Amino acid sequence: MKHAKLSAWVAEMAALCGPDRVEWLDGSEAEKARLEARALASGELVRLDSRRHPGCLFHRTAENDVARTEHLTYICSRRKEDAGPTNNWMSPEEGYRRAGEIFRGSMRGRTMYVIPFSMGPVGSPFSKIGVQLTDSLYVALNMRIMTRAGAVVLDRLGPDGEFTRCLHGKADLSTERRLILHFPDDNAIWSVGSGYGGNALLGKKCLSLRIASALARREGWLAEHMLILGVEDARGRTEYLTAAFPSACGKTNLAMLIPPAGLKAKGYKVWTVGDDIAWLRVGPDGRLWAVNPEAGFFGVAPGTNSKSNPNAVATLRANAIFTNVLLGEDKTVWWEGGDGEPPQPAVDWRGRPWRPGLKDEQGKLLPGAHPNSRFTVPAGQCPSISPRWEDPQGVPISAIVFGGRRERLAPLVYEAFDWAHGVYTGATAASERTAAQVGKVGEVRRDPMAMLPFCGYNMADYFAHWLEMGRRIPKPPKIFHVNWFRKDARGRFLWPGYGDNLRVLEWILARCRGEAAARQTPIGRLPAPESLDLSGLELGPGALEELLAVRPEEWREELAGHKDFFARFGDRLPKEIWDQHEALAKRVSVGAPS
Ligand code: OXD
Ligand code: MN
Repeated sequence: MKHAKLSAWVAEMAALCGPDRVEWLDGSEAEKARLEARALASGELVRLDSRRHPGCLFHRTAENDVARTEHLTYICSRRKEDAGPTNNWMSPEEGYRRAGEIFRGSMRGRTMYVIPFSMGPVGSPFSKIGVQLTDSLYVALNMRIMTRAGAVVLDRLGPDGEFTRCLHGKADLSTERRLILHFPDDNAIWSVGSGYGGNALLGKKCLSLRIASALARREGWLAEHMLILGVEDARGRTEYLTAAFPSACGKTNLAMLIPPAGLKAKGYKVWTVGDDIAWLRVGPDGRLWAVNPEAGFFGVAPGTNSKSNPNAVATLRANAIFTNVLLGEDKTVWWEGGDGEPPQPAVDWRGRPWRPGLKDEQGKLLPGAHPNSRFTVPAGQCPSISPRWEDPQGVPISAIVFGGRRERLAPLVYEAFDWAHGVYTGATAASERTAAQVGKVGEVRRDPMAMLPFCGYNMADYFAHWLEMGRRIPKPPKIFHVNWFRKDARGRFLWPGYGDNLRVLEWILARCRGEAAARQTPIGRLPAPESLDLSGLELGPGALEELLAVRPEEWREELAGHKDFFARFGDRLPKEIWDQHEALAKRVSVGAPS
């Protein structure tokens, strides 16, 4: 079926970029084999050992292109104030001009692939269609994993359907000529100069979060940086929740959780619906329903092993693309915190010979895999994938969970008093910097709803939209905050995390059913003693008390941090957020519950 606007746009972009050929992808297996063969021949991809890693491929990005480049990521709304104080802004005219200069002629000698893709099951009322143009085979093959891509999507689009225009080009991969631009008013994305997933797989962060968040505000739904999981009990009842955590806080691990030994008797089963993004809409029953718009996982490899995440390890057995991990001469891969011993001889993520213990000139240990090395893999391969993960109507959400990494202050779990208080709780979520990040260790970085790098418009308006959604959902989910990372005075984690986090989810879901007991505190409702099932878990002496401690003096300091953050939004911040702030300050100062 011919879509005149789509054909005209592809022709216009091809004229700008000047590829030798334009190839439309159909999503077939034959096409996959053809693209892979081409990428293997050019050296862009390496085929891994077919016994150890059947169907798997390896790729190495440029050394300067291994992570999202937030400082080169812009929201190109017409008015600067619509991007807000937490986003970089460029006018649409300047964006098209500057990126256009880099794109011009940049695909000479290359093929431009045209990839029609659906975020969300094809035809679901939640779903959005995009078309990505790219000169990267690696990107084309990854888009086939991370989205539903090909002819079915074109059929769905019909002769005049709406789609996000996504233009991607590698250009020369230099940071001086790299821009990741979002045009929310035009439903368009232009990304040039990077081949890294978060910058280049435009269906993910660019469309499903930055552009989708702006669409969602206009259309009355939510596009969020959240995992989605289901917890099934022994009676076969499954309840679903979403959770938003900043990066490096274990979203993929939580989404694929395996119940701990002590809770085994209760017969729980955890089902994975998504590990990174949730699109949420009000359903006909008045509840909030969620869909995972992605079709694959783009996960961090280091730290993934049979103990931390056995489901991820099983998912990765076949058909994965590994990026910037250690590559053995025997065509096996490995990463720090992975299973087994590294292969030898091997080359590191930069392509240099590597052996365990290798140090740089300053005596610093050199990792074999880049700390942000990744895997891309079809979600359907995950042993815990939910039977409903592709349900076009989504799954009903009982609870929304926000969280961060806090050594002190935030207790293991608390429940917000109501929706507006829950929005405040999400809006003030934060994480402390670890030694692995640039900046002062322990410094608190606010990351509202884990969306700071992903909100496509002014975050003050985003908070207003969340508050408005509360008025639109007749039966809203309850909102909670969790913190798996609290430490004791000697710097040791108080909570084991991983599978044991199910104990907290169990309390959360019981609260949603009005079953578990809670105690009121100034910051929210915490588990009453005995209401968390800790059977089979040995916590250190006093650990539970410390995990659930709420210290007004610490919260007073925290409130000052909230105030500084919100002040950045000036008059645009909804009054309800300040009202929540004052109410919390008052409760904390008198040490009283709500
Ligand atoms: C991220 C990711 O950076 O999911 O948040 O890749
Ligand atoms: Mn993410």
